[in-house]
Amino acid sequence: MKPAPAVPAGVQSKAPGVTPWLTPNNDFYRIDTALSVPEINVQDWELRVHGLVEREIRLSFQDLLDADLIESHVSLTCVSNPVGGNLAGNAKWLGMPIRDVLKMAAPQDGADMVLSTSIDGFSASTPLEVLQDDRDAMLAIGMNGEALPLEHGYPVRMVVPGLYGFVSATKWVVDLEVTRFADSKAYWTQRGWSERGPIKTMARVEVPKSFAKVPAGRVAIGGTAWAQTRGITKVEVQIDNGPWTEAVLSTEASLITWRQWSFDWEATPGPHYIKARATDGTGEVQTDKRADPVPDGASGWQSLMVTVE
Ligand SMILES: Nc1nc2c(c(=O)[nH]1)N[C@H]1C(S)=C(S)[C@@H](COP(=O)(O)O)O[C@H]1N2
Ligand SMILES: [Mo]
Repeated sequence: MKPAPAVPAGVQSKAPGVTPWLTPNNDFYRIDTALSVPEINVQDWELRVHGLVEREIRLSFQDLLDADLIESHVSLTCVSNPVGGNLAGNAKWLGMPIRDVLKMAAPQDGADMVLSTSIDGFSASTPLEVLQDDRDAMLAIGMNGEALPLEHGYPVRMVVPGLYGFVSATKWVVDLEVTRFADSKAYWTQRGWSERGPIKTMARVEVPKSFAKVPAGRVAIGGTAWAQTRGITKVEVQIDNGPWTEAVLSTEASLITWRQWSFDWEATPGPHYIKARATDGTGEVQTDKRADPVPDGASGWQSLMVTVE
């Protein structure tokens, strides 16, 4: 097994009250179409890989255990997350690289998508190239050192850095069909959402809380920012209509995990507005253009009001 690189010191925001950098399994957000959690017997679990491939294959859970497993910290994000929302989490995943599975099956020319399907009928369309590159897309069996919890896809789910969960993170996965975007549509795409879902750059303010009352003087503002696969290179804060000022970035663990930040503010009495925005590793500043989650993810700057007393 290839262990995850050690988490460097200083990944946690210096502002008290910011969410833990590593999300405990019990606090990890959950999104399911299923009304009840599917129960799969590990003995019976099988993954069928078929479609536009040279060799159709079937993998048992034992095959996964016998494979060259990797461990990787990856932050997941839901496309339904509103600006400032909580539908994101960061965990250490253990699994088999999907590129190794695809190597065995050998996709044919012309294929550009993998449709992954769960035992409960959810499906996700993931670009084939994303599953073949070096970003550690995996069939995960472990989460933060434990077996995958039932609610998070036991015994096997997909984890794909850089893409929203609805197009990549199939839980209780049992089927991978190598196909083409032109030929097949995933569960949410059939319901008006996008067929692709790269994660948008987002800075979230976690402390102080919106509409909080805080004492005058030094106030620690802080939160979490993400732009998986591009990374975060800057977070800026704006108080009222003042200048955008750089926040202190916590240490970056990798380009596929979120990055925390903090900002010391000398707060004067009265109502104040706080805004934050992030810049990703390509140099692009988070857009101020407001968009709803549907069809491909919310955008805009988070803005909150606090009262300084
Ligand atoms: N089988 C199944 N897998 C699924 C979903 C689902 O509804 N059913 N939701 C997807 C969505 S929209 C997201 S954001 C992630 C959430 O994973 P989590 O519940 O472990 O946080 O799972 C994805 N995988
Ligand atoms: Mo989602």
